[in-house]
Amino acid sequence: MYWNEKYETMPREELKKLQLERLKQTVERTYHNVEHYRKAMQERGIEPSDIKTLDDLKKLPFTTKQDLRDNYPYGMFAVPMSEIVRIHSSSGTTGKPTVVGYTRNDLNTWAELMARALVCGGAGREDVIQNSYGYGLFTGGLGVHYGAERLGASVIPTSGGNTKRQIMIMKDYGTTVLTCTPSYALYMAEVMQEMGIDPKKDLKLKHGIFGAEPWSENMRREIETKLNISAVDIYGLSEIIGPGVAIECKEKRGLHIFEDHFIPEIIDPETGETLPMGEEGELVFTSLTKEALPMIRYRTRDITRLIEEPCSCGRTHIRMERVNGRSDDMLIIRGVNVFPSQVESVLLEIGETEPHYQLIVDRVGTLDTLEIQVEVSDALFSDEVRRLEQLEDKIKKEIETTLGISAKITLVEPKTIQRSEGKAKRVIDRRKF
Ligand code: DLL
Repeated sequence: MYWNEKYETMPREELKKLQLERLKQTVERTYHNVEHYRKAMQERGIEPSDIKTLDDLKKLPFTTKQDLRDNYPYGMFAVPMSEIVRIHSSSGTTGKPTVVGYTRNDLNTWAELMARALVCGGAGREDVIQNSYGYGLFTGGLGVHYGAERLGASVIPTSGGNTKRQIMIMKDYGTTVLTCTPSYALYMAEVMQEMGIDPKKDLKLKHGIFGAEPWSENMRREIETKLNISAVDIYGLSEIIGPGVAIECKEKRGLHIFEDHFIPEIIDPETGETLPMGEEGELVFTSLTKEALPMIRYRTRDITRLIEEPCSCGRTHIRMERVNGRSDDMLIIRGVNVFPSQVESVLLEIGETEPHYQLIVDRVGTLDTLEIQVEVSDALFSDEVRRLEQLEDKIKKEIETTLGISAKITLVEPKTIQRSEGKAKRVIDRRKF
C-alpha cells in the first residue's frame, strides 16, 4: 500500500533527476533570500550556478543548530513573515530553542508526507489513530495530526499526559493505532496493567508508530509484547520539517527516507567528510521543497548508516538504520564514549529488569563515575537480597564488556524512576565542566 505510488516507487535515475532540479531551485532561493546562506556560499566561492550535478552538493556549506541560534528567531527564514502561517520550536538541552516556520505550501507538503508515512508505517483510512505526541510547540502532535486527517483516518487528539484517561479512551473509542514516543508507550503498558486492562482482551489496538527519541530493537519487542501490537519506528526533526522525514515499512528493516523531499548524506562528525555508502556516521539533510526554512546540509547530530539495497516493499527510497543516539548525547566517561542506548540494549538483553533506567554521571575528585539505576519487578525486589546481588553483578559484568568501563548498578523498586509522557530523560549528568 502506497500513499503516493508515483514518487514512492520512482526509478532511482528519475528520482535523481528530480532531486537535482529541486536542489538547484533550493540553492537559488536560499542564496537570494537568506543572508546567512549567501554569505556562507560566498565565503566558499560558490554561486548557485555551480551546482550542476548532485555530487556538487558537497561543495555547499553545512548548516548547524548554532547557525539557527545565531539567527534566532527568524533570521534563516527565506520568505517574509506575511507568508509564514505556523511556527514551531524544538527545545534543546542548552541555550535558546530553535524556531522553525512553515508557509501554507509547507504545511501542505508536511501533511502529505505524514499521510505517506502513516500508510508506509501500516495505518489506513479505516484506523482510529490515538495521537499521544504532545500538541504545541513540539512538531510531533500537530505533525501527526494533520497527516492522519489527510489520510482520512479518525484521529483522536489526546496529546501526552493524563495516562489513565488515555487508556480509558483507547478502550472505549476503539483505538487501533497509537502514536507517541516509545517510552510513553511503555509507560502506558505499565498503567494498563495497574488498571487491570489486558490489551489482548480489552483493546482493539493493533499497531504503534513510535519515534522522536532513540529506542532499541529489544525495546520494540518489549512494547510489542506488552501492548500486543506491531510497532514501527518513525523519524524526523523540526529543522527539516518535523515527523515524516523517514519511517519503517512493514519489513521493519530500516526507515525509508522520503528522498523526493530530502537528500540524506552521512559524514564523519569529526572531519565533515562525506563517508562511503553504508558507513556509520552523522546524518545530514538537505531539504528540496521547503519554502519558509530551506535547509542546506543540516547536521542532525544523529548517528546512523544508509542502506542502499532495494526493499521488498517496492519503495525505491533509500533506508537509514534506526538512530542509535546523537553525537551530542554521547557521554564521555573516563575517556570512553558511552551512548545511553547501549545501556538499554544490555538491560533488555538480560531481561530480568524492567525497561526503566537512568544513567547518573558524576565526578568524585577528578574521577568520573557512572551509576545505572534500573527498576526490577515487585516480586524480584522483595525476593532474597542474594538474588538481587547476583543480578547486579550480572548487569555490571555485561555493562563492562559492552561499554568498556565499570559502572555502579543500583536496582531500585518499581516506579522509582520518573516516567515520561514525551521524550524520556535517560541521563543525569552532575559533572561540572
Ligand atoms: O522529535 C520530530 C518527531 C516527532 C519525530 C514525532 C518522530 C515522531 P525534534 O523535537 O526536533 O523533532 O527532535 C529531533 O529527535 O534529531 C533525533 O535526535 C530524535 N529523534 C526523532 N525521531 C527519532 C527516532 C521530533 N525515531 C530529534 N529515533 C532528532 C531516534 C529520534 N531518535
